[in-house]
Amino acid sequence: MINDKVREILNEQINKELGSAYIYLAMSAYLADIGLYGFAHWTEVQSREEIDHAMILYKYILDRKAKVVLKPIQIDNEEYSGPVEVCEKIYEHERMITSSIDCVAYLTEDECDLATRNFIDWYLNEQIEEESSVLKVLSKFKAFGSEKASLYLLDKELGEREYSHQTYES
Ligand code: OFO
Repeated sequence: MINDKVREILNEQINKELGSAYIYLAMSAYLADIGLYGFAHWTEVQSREEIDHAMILYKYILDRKAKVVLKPIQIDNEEYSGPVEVCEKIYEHERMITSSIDCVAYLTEDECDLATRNFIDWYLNEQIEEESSVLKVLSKFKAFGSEKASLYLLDKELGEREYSHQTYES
């Protein structure tokens, strides 16, 4: 069993992960619209992984015999000036998610819920990868994005990203 405070913050985190999926999907639509189909694919894969992140929390809450409460998902439909700004927004967003996960970890410690604290390690590690992978893409766009031939090759490379279903075990 998990207590009400822990249950509430985990449900909020489900909402944030699904919000992330929505944001990445909106970015994917924008990128497809400007012809960057590879980066559009990359963000679409990320969107699917965010749904997995939400589902890991969803299953955990159910496993602990607590109530899942799904709240409305609200995002701002932002305008972007190009792929560099998309990467910058992703990085900013992922840093916000990292802080949010940190808060979950702190709360579980305060509530002496060590099982959930242990569970949250998966997300703490995942956030290191999330921040680092977008910074790599950002630096590539900054280095190669201004010339058409190299932009084409970079976009092609991003289009090769494969979706792998994320689970608590993976
Ligand atoms: Fe679920 O890590 Fe990104 O937002």
